[in-house]
Amino acid sequence: VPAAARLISLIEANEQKAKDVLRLLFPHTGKARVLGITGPPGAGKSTLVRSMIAEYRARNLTVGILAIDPSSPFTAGALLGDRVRMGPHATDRGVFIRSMASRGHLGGITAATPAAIRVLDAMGLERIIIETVGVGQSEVAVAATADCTVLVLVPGAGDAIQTIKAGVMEIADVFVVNKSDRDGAMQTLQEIRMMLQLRSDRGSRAGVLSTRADRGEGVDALVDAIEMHFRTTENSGQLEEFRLRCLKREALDLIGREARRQIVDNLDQRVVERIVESLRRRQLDPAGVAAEVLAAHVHSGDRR
Ligand SMILES: Nc1nc2c(ncn2[C@@H]2O[C@H](COP(=O)(O)OP(=O)(O)OP(=O)(O)O)[C@@H](O)[C@H]2O)c(=O)[nH]1
Ligand SMILES: [Mg+2]
Repeated sequence: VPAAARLISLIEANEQKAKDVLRLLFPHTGKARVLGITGPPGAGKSTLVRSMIAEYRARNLTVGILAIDPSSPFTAGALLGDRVRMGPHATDRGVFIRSMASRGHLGGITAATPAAIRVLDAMGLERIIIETVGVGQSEVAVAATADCTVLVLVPGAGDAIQTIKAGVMEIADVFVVNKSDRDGAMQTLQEIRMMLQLRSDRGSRAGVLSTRADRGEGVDALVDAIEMHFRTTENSGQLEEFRLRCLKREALDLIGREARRQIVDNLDQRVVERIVESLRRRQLDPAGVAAEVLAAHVHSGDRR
């Protein structure tokens, strides 16, 4: 556990060293089921996650949690140490909790999270829960790479449904109306079901349910819906296909980032001056400059 925590810190610092360890870990990953919990600030995501931990432990499954949220109650733990004091789960070896600040990341949270997930996966944790606030594009992207994406809304969330990134509405596998003790929960459930009719897949398989996270109500049904999603996508082969797509995109993103680092960040000062000069004279347009610089790199790469 301390080793895993240190490794995640290393990944957060974006150190080259983490790469070697991650490469060794990779063959031992792919067993955990990853679920992303996203939704507007204050919807009750952290409260829900806490109830879900209890539910999973009751089902004898081990759980890892990554909270990617600067305002999350878990975040205080990032300052105290890697294991956050979370009531009864603080001393449970079947639970590993870690916060990751979404600010100040070199490679962006989208780069660090898949690596951190792999560390928890290789540790043998059976379920990995990622909590992100569904506001930033990158946080949404993180949730979208999960095997199951849960969108948490609250009653009267009609506005939230309008404003929340259309992207999550499109890809969420399970919709939760939390704070069911509040007025309008039934109506919000209806609105979500209607909205799902408009989805390209008609939301045919999406689960829609309500919870009262602070009392753990509806959480067993939520975990049932999530586990059902894991089972059906695994049996149909969609899970495997989806994961491969995510891995491929991650690899291509890394190529893009590395290419930028090697080419753009290392441009010879004289080359830059030549570029500026030809732009000033309007001999080359920006696209022409890009084509020329890239061609030069591709050729020098070929000769090696
Ligand atoms: N009435 C009611 N309050 C709830 C429920 N679930 C959570 N809360 C309260 O809602 C507030 C926000 O809960 P959090 O779990 O921190 O919400 P969050 O979505 O994690 O918030 P951020 O991480 O800041 O985006 C807390 O005061 C909770 O106690 C619920 O089902 N009913
Ligand atoms: Mg939270």
